[in-house]
Amino acid sequence: MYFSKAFIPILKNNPTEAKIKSHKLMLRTGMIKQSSAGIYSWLPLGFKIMKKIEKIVREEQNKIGAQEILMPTIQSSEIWKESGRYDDYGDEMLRIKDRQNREMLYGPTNEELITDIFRSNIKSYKSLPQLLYHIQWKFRDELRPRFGIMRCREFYMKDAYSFDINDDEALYSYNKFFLSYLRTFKRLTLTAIPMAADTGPIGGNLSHEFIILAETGESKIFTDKRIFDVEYDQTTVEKKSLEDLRKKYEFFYSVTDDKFDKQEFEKKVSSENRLITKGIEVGHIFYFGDKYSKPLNASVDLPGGKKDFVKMGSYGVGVSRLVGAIIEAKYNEKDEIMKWPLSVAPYEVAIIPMITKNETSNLKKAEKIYKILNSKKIDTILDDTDENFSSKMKKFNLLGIPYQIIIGKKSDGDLFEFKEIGKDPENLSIDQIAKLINNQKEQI
Ligand code: 5CA
Repeated sequence: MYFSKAFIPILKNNPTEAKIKSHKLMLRTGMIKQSSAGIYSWLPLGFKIMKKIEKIVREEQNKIGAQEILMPTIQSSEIWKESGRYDDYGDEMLRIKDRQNREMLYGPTNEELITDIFRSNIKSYKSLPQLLYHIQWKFRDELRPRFGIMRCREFYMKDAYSFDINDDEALYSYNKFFLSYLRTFKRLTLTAIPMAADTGPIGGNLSHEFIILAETGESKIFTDKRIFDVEYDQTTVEKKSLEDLRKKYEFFYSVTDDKFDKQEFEKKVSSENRLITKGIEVGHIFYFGDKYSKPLNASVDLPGGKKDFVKMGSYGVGVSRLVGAIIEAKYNEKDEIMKWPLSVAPYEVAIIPMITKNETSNLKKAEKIYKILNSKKIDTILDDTDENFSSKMKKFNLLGIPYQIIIGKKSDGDLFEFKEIGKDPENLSIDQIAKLINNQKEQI
Protein backbone atom coordinates (compact mmCIF):
# COMPACT_ATOMS: atom_id res chain seq x y z
CA MET A 1 0.00 0.00 0.00
CA TYR A 2 1.20 3.48 -0.86
CA PHE A 3 0.54 5.90 1.96
CA SER A 4 -0.80 8.57 -0.40
CA LYS A 5 -3.60 6.19 -1.40
CA ALA A 6 -4.24 4.63 2.01
CA PHE A 7 -7.41 5.67 3.81
CA ILE A 8 -5.75 6.50 7.12
CA PRO A 9 -7.23 9.80 8.28
CA ILE A 10 -4.70 10.83 10.95
CA LEU A 11 -5.56 13.73 13.27
CA LYS A 12 -2.92 16.32 14.12
CA ASN A 13 -3.81 16.36 17.81
CA ASN A 14 -5.37 14.10 20.37
CA PRO A 15 -9.17 14.20 20.23
CA THR A 16 -10.54 15.91 23.32
CA GLU A 17 -13.54 13.61 23.74
CA ALA A 18 -11.36 10.56 24.46
CA LYS A 19 -10.39 9.79 28.05
CA ILE A 20 -8.19 6.69 27.79
CA LYS A 21 -5.18 6.09 25.63
CA SER A 22 -6.66 3.38 23.42
CA HIS A 23 -9.64 5.54 22.53
CA LYS A 24 -7.34 8.51 21.87
CA LEU A 25 -5.00 6.54 19.63
CA MET A 26 -7.78 4.83 17.72
CA LEU A 27 -9.40 8.16 16.83
CA ARG A 28 -6.07 9.87 16.26
CA THR A 29 -4.82 7.27 13.78
CA GLY A 30 -8.18 6.94 12.02
CA MET A 31 -8.88 3.37 13.04
CA ILE A 32 -12.54 3.96 13.86
CA LYS A 33 -15.20 6.60 13.50
CA GLN A 34 -18.14 6.92 15.81
CA SER A 35 -21.45 6.78 14.00
CA SER A 36 -23.69 7.20 17.06
CA ALA A 37 -23.26 6.68 20.81
CA GLY A 38 -21.39 3.40 21.35
CA ILE A 39 -21.57 2.44 17.66
CA TYR A 40 -18.52 2.65 15.40
CA SER A 41 -17.42 2.21 11.83
CA TRP A 42 -14.13 0.42 11.45
CA LEU A 43 -11.80 2.12 8.96
CA PRO A 44 -9.05 0.21 7.10
CA LEU A 45 -6.32 0.42 9.75
CA GLY A 46 -8.55 -0.65 12.65
CA PHE A 47 -10.35 -3.23 10.55
CA LYS A 48 -7.11 -4.90 9.45
CA ILE A 49 -5.99 -5.24 13.06
CA MET A 50 -9.33 -6.63 14.18
CA LYS A 51 -9.33 -9.17 11.33
CA LYS A 52 -5.86 -10.37 12.33
CA ILE A 53 -7.01 -10.80 15.92
CA GLU A 54 -10.06 -12.69 14.69
CA LYS A 55 -7.85 -15.03 12.66
CA ILE A 56 -5.79 -15.97 15.72
CA VAL A 57 -8.91 -16.45 17.83
CA ARG A 58 -10.36 -18.71 15.10
CA GLU A 59 -7.20 -20.79 14.72
CA GLU A 60 -7.07 -21.44 18.46
CA GLN A 61 -10.75 -22.47 18.55
CA ASN A 62 -10.17 -24.88 15.69
CA LYS A 63 -7.14 -26.37 17.47
CA ILE A 64 -9.29 -27.66 20.34
CA GLY A 65 -11.77 -29.18 17.91
CA ALA A 66 -14.43 -26.45 17.96
CA GLN A 67 -16.42 -26.07 14.73
CA GLU A 68 -17.30 -22.69 13.27
CA ILE A 69 -20.84 -21.70 12.38
CA LEU A 70 -22.53 -18.36 11.80
CA MET A 71 -25.74 -17.39 13.53
CA PRO A 72 -27.68 -14.24 12.62
CA THR A 73 -27.53 -10.96 14.53
CA ILE A 74 -31.33 -10.71 14.65
CA GLN A 75 -33.14 -13.30 16.75
CA SER A 76 -36.78 -14.11 17.46
CA SER A 77 -38.09 -13.38 20.95
CA GLU A 78 -39.74 -16.85 21.13
CA ILE A 79 -36.69 -18.78 22.33
CA TRP A 80 -35.85 -16.07 24.87
CA LYS A 81 -39.33 -16.42 26.29
CA GLU A 82 -38.77 -20.19 26.54
CA SER A 83 -35.57 -19.70 28.55
CA GLY A 84 -37.14 -16.98 30.69
CA ARG A 85 -34.47 -14.41 29.82
CA TYR A 86 -36.66 -12.19 27.61
CA ASP A 87 -37.85 -10.19 30.58
CA ASP A 88 -34.76 -10.70 32.75
CA TYR A 89 -32.41 -9.13 30.21
CA GLY A 90 -34.08 -5.75 30.67
CA ASP A 91 -33.12 -2.56 28.88
CA GLU A 92 -29.77 -3.87 27.65
CA MET A 93 -31.64 -5.84 24.99
CA LEU A 94 -32.45 -3.95 21.81
CA ARG A 95 -35.98 -5.01 20.90
CA ILE A 96 -37.35 -4.60 17.39
CA LYS A 97 -40.70 -5.36 15.71
CA ASP A 98 -40.88 -6.58 12.13
CA ARG A 99 -43.66 -5.68 9.66
CA GLN A 100 -45.81 -8.59 10.88
CA ASN A 101 -45.52 -7.10 14.36
CA ARG A 102 -43.36 -10.03 15.50
CA GLU A 103 -41.06 -9.33 18.42
CA MET A 104 -37.43 -9.62 17.35
CA LEU A 105 -34.18 -8.58 19.00
CA TYR A 106 -30.57 -7.84 18.15
CA GLY A 107 -28.69 -10.68 19.87
CA PRO A 108 -26.68 -9.68 22.97
CA THR A 109 -25.48 -13.32 23.22
CA ASN A 110 -26.55 -16.68 21.77
CA GLU A 111 -27.20 -19.34 24.43
CA GLU A 112 -30.86 -19.69 23.39
CA LEU A 113 -30.29 -19.75 19.64
CA ILE A 114 -27.52 -22.33 19.81
CA THR A 115 -29.58 -24.53 22.15
CA ASP A 116 -32.41 -24.40 19.61
CA ILE A 117 -30.01 -25.45 16.83
CA PHE A 118 -28.69 -28.25 19.01
CA ARG A 119 -32.07 -29.63 20.09
CA SER A 120 -33.37 -29.86 16.52
CA ASN A 121 -30.35 -31.82 15.33
CA ILE A 122 -28.58 -33.80 18.03
CA LYS A 123 -30.43 -36.62 19.75
CA SER A 124 -27.81 -39.05 21.02
CA TYR A 125 -24.84 -39.03 23.39
CA LYS A 126 -22.91 -40.62 20.52
CA SER A 127 -22.62 -37.21 18.83
CA LEU A 128 -21.13 -35.59 21.94
CA PRO A 129 -19.15 -33.57 22.75
CA GLN A 130 -20.09 -30.72 20.43
CA LEU A 131 -18.07 -27.52 20.56
CA LEU A 132 -19.55 -24.84 18.31
CA TYR A 133 -18.56 -21.22 17.89
CA HIS A 134 -19.21 -18.18 15.81
CA ILE A 135 -17.72 -14.73 15.45
CA GLN A 136 -20.47 -12.19 15.06
CA TRP A 137 -21.63 -8.69 16.02
CA LYS A 138 -23.55 -8.35 19.26
CA PHE A 139 -25.63 -5.49 20.56
CA ARG A 140 -26.07 -4.48 24.20
CA ASP A 141 -27.76 -1.22 24.93
CA GLU A 142 -25.26 -0.27 27.61
CA LEU A 143 -26.41 2.50 29.93
CA ARG A 144 -23.04 4.25 29.71
CA PRO A 145 -21.11 3.29 26.60
CA ARG A 146 -17.59 4.65 27.06
CA PHE A 147 -13.92 4.40 26.27
CA GLY A 148 -14.60 3.95 22.56
CA ILE A 149 -14.81 0.33 21.50
CA MET A 150 -13.93 -0.91 25.02
CA ARG A 151 -17.47 -0.61 26.31
CA CYS A 152 -19.66 0.06 23.35
CA ARG A 153 -23.13 -0.98 22.26
CA GLU A 154 -22.30 -2.85 19.08
CA PHE A 155 -19.23 -5.07 19.40
CA TYR A 156 -17.62 -8.06 17.75
CA MET A 157 -17.47 -11.22 19.85
CA LYS A 158 -16.36 -14.79 19.48
CA ASP A 159 -18.83 -16.91 21.39
CA ALA A 160 -18.51 -20.65 21.72
CA TYR A 161 -20.85 -23.20 23.27
CA SER A 162 -20.15 -26.70 24.53
CA PHE A 163 -22.57 -29.64 24.81
CA ASP A 164 -21.72 -32.71 26.88
CA ILE A 165 -23.26 -35.85 28.31
CA ASN A 166 -22.47 -35.14 32.00
CA ASP A 167 -20.76 -32.70 34.36
CA ASP A 168 -17.42 -34.47 34.20
CA GLU A 169 -17.22 -34.31 30.40
CA ALA A 170 -18.56 -30.74 30.44
CA LEU A 171 -15.72 -29.67 32.73
CA TYR A 172 -13.31 -31.26 30.29
CA SER A 173 -14.77 -29.02 27.56
CA TYR A 174 -14.51 -26.03 29.91
CA ASN A 175 -10.84 -26.80 30.45
CA LYS A 176 -10.20 -27.05 26.72
CA PHE A 177 -11.47 -23.51 26.31
CA PHE A 178 -9.44 -22.45 29.36
CA LEU A 179 -6.29 -23.62 27.56
CA SER A 180 -7.39 -22.22 24.24
CA TYR A 181 -7.79 -18.78 25.84
CA LEU A 182 -4.35 -18.88 27.41
CA ARG A 183 -2.90 -19.76 24.02
CA THR A 184 -4.90 -17.10 22.18
CA PHE A 185 -3.86 -14.24 24.46
CA LYS A 186 -0.26 -15.41 24.43
CA ARG A 187 -0.19 -15.20 20.62
CA LEU A 188 -1.48 -11.66 20.98
CA THR A 189 1.48 -11.09 23.34
CA LEU A 190 -0.88 -10.29 26.22
CA THR A 191 -0.63 -11.59 29.76
CA ALA A 192 -4.25 -12.46 30.49
CA ILE A 193 -4.87 -13.97 33.91
CA PRO A 194 -7.85 -16.25 34.54
CA MET A 195 -9.77 -15.06 37.60
CA ALA A 196 -12.75 -16.60 39.32
CA ALA A 197 -15.73 -14.43 38.43
CA ASP A 198 -19.41 -13.98 38.93
CA THR A 199 -21.72 -15.34 36.22
CA GLY A 200 -24.16 -12.39 35.93
CA PRO A 201 -26.96 -12.67 33.40
CA ILE A 202 -25.40 -15.71 31.69
CA GLY A 203 -25.79 -17.84 34.83
CA GLY A 204 -24.14 -20.99 36.21
CA ASN A 205 -21.77 -21.59 39.09
CA LEU A 206 -18.31 -21.83 37.53
CA SER A 207 -16.77 -18.95 35.65
CA HIS A 208 -13.43 -17.31 34.87
CA GLU A 209 -12.73 -13.90 33.46
CA PHE A 210 -9.47 -13.47 31.55
CA ILE A 211 -8.06 -10.13 32.60
CA ILE A 212 -5.14 -8.05 31.45
CA LEU A 213 -3.78 -5.49 33.88
CA ALA A 214 -4.49 -1.85 33.03
CA GLU A 215 -5.09 1.18 35.20
CA THR A 216 -7.93 2.17 32.90
CA GLY A 217 -9.63 -1.22 33.16
CA GLU A 218 -13.15 -1.47 34.51
CA SER A 219 -12.70 -4.68 36.49
CA LYS A 220 -11.34 -4.43 40.02
CA ILE A 221 -9.20 -7.45 40.84
CA PHE A 222 -7.73 -9.02 43.96
CA THR A 223 -4.92 -11.36 43.24
CA ASP A 224 -1.83 -13.15 44.40
CA LYS A 225 1.12 -11.68 42.47
CA ARG A 226 2.64 -15.10 42.00
CA ILE A 227 -0.09 -16.03 39.51
CA PHE A 228 1.79 -13.93 36.93
CA ASP A 229 4.69 -16.37 37.11
CA VAL A 230 2.62 -19.46 36.34
CA GLU A 231 4.13 -21.12 33.32
CA TYR A 232 2.70 -23.85 31.22
CA ASP A 233 3.97 -25.91 28.37
CA GLN A 234 0.79 -27.37 27.10
CA THR A 235 0.87 -29.28 23.89
CA THR A 236 -1.84 -31.83 24.63
CA VAL A 237 -5.53 -31.47 25.37
CA GLU A 238 -5.51 -34.66 27.40
CA LYS A 239 -8.10 -34.59 30.21
CA LYS A 240 -5.83 -34.99 33.22
CA SER A 241 -3.22 -32.49 32.06
CA LEU A 242 -5.92 -29.87 31.43
CA GLU A 243 -7.26 -30.41 34.95
CA ASP A 244 -3.74 -29.89 36.29
CA LEU A 245 -3.33 -26.75 34.23
CA ARG A 246 -6.47 -25.16 35.66
CA LYS A 247 -5.44 -26.22 39.19
CA LYS A 248 -2.08 -24.53 38.67
CA TYR A 249 -3.85 -21.22 38.23
CA GLU A 250 -6.57 -21.83 40.81
CA PHE A 251 -3.91 -22.50 43.43
CA PHE A 252 -3.44 -18.73 43.67
CA TYR A 253 -6.22 -16.56 45.04
CA SER A 254 -7.36 -14.42 42.15
CA VAL A 255 -10.84 -12.97 41.81
CA THR A 256 -12.84 -10.06 40.43
CA ASP A 257 -14.60 -7.79 42.91
CA ASP A 258 -17.97 -9.56 42.81
CA LYS A 259 -16.26 -12.70 44.17
CA PHE A 260 -14.04 -10.88 46.64
CA ASP A 261 -13.94 -12.06 50.23
CA LYS A 262 -11.60 -9.99 52.40
CA GLN A 263 -11.09 -12.66 55.03
CA GLU A 264 -10.25 -15.34 52.51
CA PHE A 265 -7.89 -13.01 50.62
CA GLU A 266 -5.95 -12.14 53.77
CA LYS A 267 -5.84 -15.74 54.91
CA LYS A 268 -4.65 -17.17 51.60
CA VAL A 269 -2.29 -14.44 50.42
CA SER A 270 0.57 -13.08 52.49
CA SER A 271 0.71 -9.29 52.57
CA GLU A 272 3.77 -9.02 50.29
CA ASN A 273 2.01 -11.03 47.58
CA ARG A 274 -1.30 -9.17 47.63
CA LEU A 275 -2.17 -7.14 44.57
CA ILE A 276 -5.31 -5.05 44.33
CA THR A 277 -5.56 -3.38 40.96
CA LYS A 278 -7.61 -2.94 37.83
CA GLY A 279 -7.83 -4.82 34.58
CA ILE A 280 -9.62 -5.26 31.28
CA GLU A 281 -11.79 -8.31 30.76
CA VAL A 282 -10.92 -9.72 27.35
CA GLY A 283 -12.59 -13.10 27.73
CA HIS A 284 -15.14 -14.79 29.94
CA ILE A 285 -16.03 -18.47 30.24
CA PHE A 286 -19.01 -20.05 31.99
CA TYR A 287 -20.25 -23.47 33.00
CA PHE A 288 -23.99 -23.58 33.61
CA GLY A 289 -25.06 -27.23 33.17
CA ASP A 290 -28.72 -27.45 32.19
CA LYS A 291 -29.69 -23.80 32.77
CA TYR A 292 -30.77 -23.47 29.11
CA SER A 293 -31.15 -27.10 28.02
CA LYS A 294 -33.83 -27.75 30.65
CA PRO A 295 -36.28 -24.94 29.83
CA LEU A 296 -35.61 -25.38 26.10
CA ASN A 297 -35.89 -29.15 26.42
CA ALA A 298 -32.59 -30.05 24.76
CA SER A 299 -31.98 -33.63 25.83
CA VAL A 300 -29.99 -36.57 24.52
CA ASP A 301 -30.39 -40.35 24.74
CA LEU A 302 -27.95 -41.85 27.26
CA PRO A 303 -26.18 -45.24 26.89
CA GLY A 304 -28.67 -47.12 29.12
CA GLY A 305 -31.71 -45.84 27.21
CA LYS A 306 -32.58 -42.99 29.57
CA LYS A 307 -32.59 -39.34 28.52
CA ASP A 308 -31.00 -36.33 30.16
CA PHE A 309 -30.65 -32.63 29.50
CA VAL A 310 -27.39 -31.84 27.77
CA LYS A 311 -24.78 -30.02 29.90
CA MET A 312 -23.64 -26.71 28.49
CA GLY A 313 -21.04 -23.99 28.87
CA SER A 314 -20.35 -20.78 26.96
CA TYR A 315 -17.11 -19.01 26.17
CA GLY A 316 -16.70 -15.42 24.98
CA VAL A 317 -13.79 -13.38 23.64
CA GLY A 318 -14.20 -9.65 23.01
CA VAL A 319 -12.58 -9.54 19.58
CA SER A 320 -13.21 -5.81 19.01
CA ARG A 321 -12.37 -4.95 22.65
CA LEU A 322 -9.01 -6.69 22.20
CA VAL A 323 -7.93 -4.02 19.73
CA GLY A 324 -8.25 -1.44 22.52
CA ALA A 325 -6.81 -3.77 25.13
CA ILE A 326 -3.64 -4.30 23.09
CA ILE A 327 -3.20 -0.53 22.81
CA GLU A 328 -3.70 -0.11 26.57
CA ALA A 329 -0.94 -2.69 27.10
CA LYS A 330 1.53 -1.49 24.45
CA TYR A 331 1.14 2.24 23.86
CA ASN A 332 3.65 4.61 25.41
CA GLU A 333 1.44 7.68 25.54
CA LYS A 334 4.07 10.01 26.94
CA ASP A 335 6.43 9.58 23.99
CA GLU A 336 3.55 8.88 21.59
CA ILE A 337 5.03 5.55 20.50
CA MET A 338 2.86 2.55 19.73
CA LYS A 339 4.18 -0.86 18.75
CA TRP A 340 1.70 -3.42 17.47
CA PRO A 341 2.65 -7.04 18.03
CA LEU A 342 3.71 -8.48 14.68
CA SER A 343 0.87 -11.02 14.91
CA VAL A 344 -1.77 -8.31 14.49
CA ALA A 345 0.10 -5.33 13.07
CA PRO A 346 -1.85 -3.51 10.34
CA TYR A 347 1.31 -3.61 8.21
CA GLU A 348 4.42 -5.55 9.10
CA VAL A 349 6.93 -3.03 7.82
CA ALA A 350 6.91 0.62 6.79
CA ILE A 351 9.31 1.94 4.16
CA ILE A 352 10.04 5.56 4.98
CA PRO A 353 12.10 7.36 2.32
CA MET A 354 13.37 10.90 2.74
CA ILE A 355 11.86 12.71 -0.20
CA THR A 356 11.91 16.32 -1.31
CA LYS A 357 10.29 17.87 -4.36
CA ASN A 358 13.64 17.82 -6.22
CA GLU A 359 15.14 14.65 -4.84
CA THR A 360 13.16 11.51 -5.58
CA SER A 361 15.93 8.92 -5.92
CA ASN A 362 15.08 7.62 -2.43
CA LEU A 363 11.51 7.06 -3.58
CA LYS A 364 12.78 4.98 -6.50
CA LYS A 365 14.84 2.83 -4.14
CA ALA A 366 11.85 2.53 -1.84
CA GLU A 367 9.63 1.33 -4.68
CA LYS A 368 12.14 -1.34 -5.61
CA ILE A 369 12.27 -2.59 -2.03
CA TYR A 370 8.48 -2.47 -1.79
CA LYS A 371 8.17 -4.84 -4.74
CA ILE A 372 10.70 -7.28 -3.29
CA LEU A 373 9.02 -7.35 0.14
CA ASN A 374 5.60 -7.85 -1.41
CA SER A 375 6.90 -10.77 -3.43
CA LYS A 376 8.06 -12.29 -0.14
CA LYS A 377 4.53 -11.92 1.27
CA ILE A 378 5.45 -9.19 3.72
CA ASP A 379 2.63 -6.73 4.31
CA THR A 380 4.29 -3.40 3.53
CA ILE A 381 3.33 0.26 3.45
CA LEU A 382 5.45 2.80 1.60
CA ASP A 383 5.29 6.46 2.55
CA ASP A 384 5.45 8.13 -0.86
CA THR A 385 4.39 11.54 0.46
CA ASP A 386 6.73 14.53 0.53
CA GLU A 387 5.94 15.32 4.14
CA ASN A 388 9.06 16.39 6.03
CA PHE A 389 11.08 13.56 7.47
CA SER A 390 10.64 14.25 11.16
CA SER A 391 6.86 14.44 10.89
CA LYS A 392 6.94 11.19 8.90
CA MET A 393 8.82 9.51 11.75
CA LYS A 394 6.39 10.91 14.32
CA LYS A 395 3.49 9.61 12.28
CA PHE A 396 4.92 6.11 11.97
CA ASN A 397 5.75 5.93 15.66
CA LEU A 398 2.11 6.65 16.32
CA LEU A 399 0.91 4.10 13.75
CA GLY A 400 2.97 1.45 15.50
CA ILE A 401 4.01 -0.64 12.49
CA PRO A 402 6.68 -2.67 14.27
CA TYR A 403 9.46 -2.53 11.63
CA GLN A 404 10.69 0.49 9.73
CA ILE A 405 13.08 0.75 6.79
CA ILE A 406 14.41 4.27 6.62
CA ILE A 407 15.87 5.33 3.29
CA GLY A 408 17.92 8.44 3.69
CA LYS A 409 21.38 9.61 4.56
CA LYS A 410 22.31 6.51 6.50
CA SER A 411 21.52 3.98 3.76
CA ASP A 412 24.67 2.78 2.19
CA GLY A 413 24.62 1.00 -1.19
CA ASP A 414 22.60 -2.16 -0.72
CA LEU A 415 22.33 -1.69 3.03
CA PHE A 416 19.40 0.16 4.57
CA GLU A 417 18.62 1.52 8.00
CA PHE A 418 16.32 -1.03 9.59
CA LYS A 419 14.62 -0.32 12.89
CA GLU A 420 12.36 -2.28 15.13
CA ILE A 421 10.36 0.21 17.21
CA GLY A 422 11.95 0.53 20.64
CA LYS A 423 15.30 -0.94 19.54
CA ASP A 424 18.48 0.45 18.05
CA PRO A 425 18.65 0.68 14.25
CA GLU A 426 21.00 -1.50 12.23
CA ASN A 427 22.10 -1.54 8.59
CA LEU A 428 20.84 -4.60 6.72
CA SER A 429 20.30 -5.76 3.16
CA ILE A 430 16.79 -6.34 1.90
CA ASP A 431 17.33 -10.09 1.92
CA GLN A 432 18.39 -9.97 5.56
CA ILE A 433 15.38 -7.82 6.44
CA ALA A 434 12.92 -10.13 4.68
CA LYS A 435 14.44 -13.17 6.37
CA LEU A 436 14.31 -11.54 9.78
CA ILE A 437 10.65 -10.59 9.42
CA ASN A 438 9.60 -13.92 7.97
CA ASN A 439 11.43 -15.76 10.77
CA GLN A 440 9.55 -13.71 13.35
CA LYS A 441 6.27 -14.46 11.58
CA GLU A 442 6.89 -18.19 11.71
CA GLN A 443 7.04 -18.01 15.50
CA ILE A 444 3.59 -16.46 15.88
N1 5CA B 1 -22.36 -15.70 26.25
C1 5CA B 1 -21.26 -15.38 27.08
C2 5CA B 1 -20.03 -16.08 26.66
S1 5CA B 1 -20.03 -16.48 25.01
C3 5CA B 1 -21.05 -13.86 27.12
O1 5CA B 1 -21.75 -13.12 26.46
N2 5CA B 1 -20.09 -13.44 27.90
S2 5CA B 1 -19.71 -11.91 28.21
O2 5CA B 1 -20.88 -11.17 28.49
O3 5CA B 1 -18.76 -11.94 29.27
O4 5CA B 1 -19.06 -11.29 26.95
C4 5CA B 1 -17.88 -11.88 26.40
C5 5CA B 1 -16.81 -10.85 26.12
O5 5CA B 1 -17.31 -9.84 25.24
C6 5CA B 1 -16.35 -10.08 27.35
O6 5CA B 1 -15.34 -10.80 28.03
C7 5CA B 1 -15.81 -8.80 26.74
O7 5CA B 1 -14.46 -8.99 26.33
C8 5CA B 1 -16.69 -8.60 25.52
N3 5CA B 1 -17.73 -7.58 25.79
C9 5CA B 1 -18.81 -7.70 26.57
N4 5CA B 1 -19.53 -6.56 26.60
C10 5CA B 1 -18.87 -5.68 25.80
C11 5CA B 1 -19.11 -4.32 25.40
N5 5CA B 1 -20.18 -3.63 25.81
N6 5CA B 1 -18.22 -3.73 24.56
C12 5CA B 1 -17.14 -4.41 24.10
N7 5CA B 1 -16.88 -5.69 24.44
C13 5CA B 1 -17.72 -6.32 25.26
